[in-house]
Amino acid sequence: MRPSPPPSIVVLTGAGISAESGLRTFRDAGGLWENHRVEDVATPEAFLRNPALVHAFYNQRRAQLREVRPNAAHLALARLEREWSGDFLLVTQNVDDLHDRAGSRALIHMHGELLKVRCAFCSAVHPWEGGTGPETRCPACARSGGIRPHIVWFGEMPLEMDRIGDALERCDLFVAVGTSGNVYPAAGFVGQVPAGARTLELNLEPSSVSSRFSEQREGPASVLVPALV
Ligand code: BJW
Repeated sequence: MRPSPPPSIVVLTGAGISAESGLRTFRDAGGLWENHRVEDVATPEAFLRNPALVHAFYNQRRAQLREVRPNAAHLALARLEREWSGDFLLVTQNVDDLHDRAGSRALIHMHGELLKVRCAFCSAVHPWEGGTGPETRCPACARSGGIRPHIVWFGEMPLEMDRIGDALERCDLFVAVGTSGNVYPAAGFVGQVPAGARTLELNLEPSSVSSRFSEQREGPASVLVPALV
């Protein structure tokens, strides 16, 4: 008899995995940044209305990244990827770079990345190098005024959905870590895995979609993720 292949794993992470590194989660922050509602700075409409304000919001968050480091949960997921012989994919909703810095490589940033910018004219993605004013030129198409954060705002299509969908359809174990289950399509991933796949939620408290998981564990990600790995 041929041995069955090792199980295929998909891990989804949210802001809760970076909370113990010192980055506040969206719902913890009370939805406010310097008295602006997050919806007023993190939408395509906000960017059209006041690009300087939106750039200031993301520049402040980029500055926060310099103060933080990956925690035990990020490091454990990077180790799992290195040591697991089956298929493994880490999908993060986080726009920070803590999974990258921990060593994860089979990684999709489905909501974009703080340390990248995109040209609204030609869609080319570039590393963020500090220039975000209206005069900043796109290195690819040379047009000015189109450089925006490489972030998926509400109403925009999250990134690499085909690759994520393929991995979910084939997965045997789906683990969601530190995500509130309020934002779609990520909140619906648990329903896209094959019937019979094991689904596990790791969170400080039940999320909005906890009942859809076959198993839940409550506690901090820095404890639960290394214990699982
Ligand atoms: C710990 C912990 C510790 C704390 N250990 N745990 C109605 C139904 C279905 C969908 C929709 C709908 N109405 C609108 C939509 C679509 C919309 C949506 O979902 N809206 C909802 C609000 C209802 N979604 C979209 O628009 C998405 N696009 C889309 O659907 O495209 C389709 C489309 C089709 C056709 C044409 C065009 C498009 C895009 C979503 C983009 C999300 N963007 C954001 C902001 C990015 C900008 C930025 O960062 O500035 O991404 S929103 C924000 O929420 C951010 C996050 O990635 C995302 C998820 O948040 P997350 O990670 O879950 O964080 P929190 O704070 O909510 O939760 C933290 C959790 O951690 C908590 O549970 C804590 O308990 C836990 N925790 N400490 C373990 N130590």
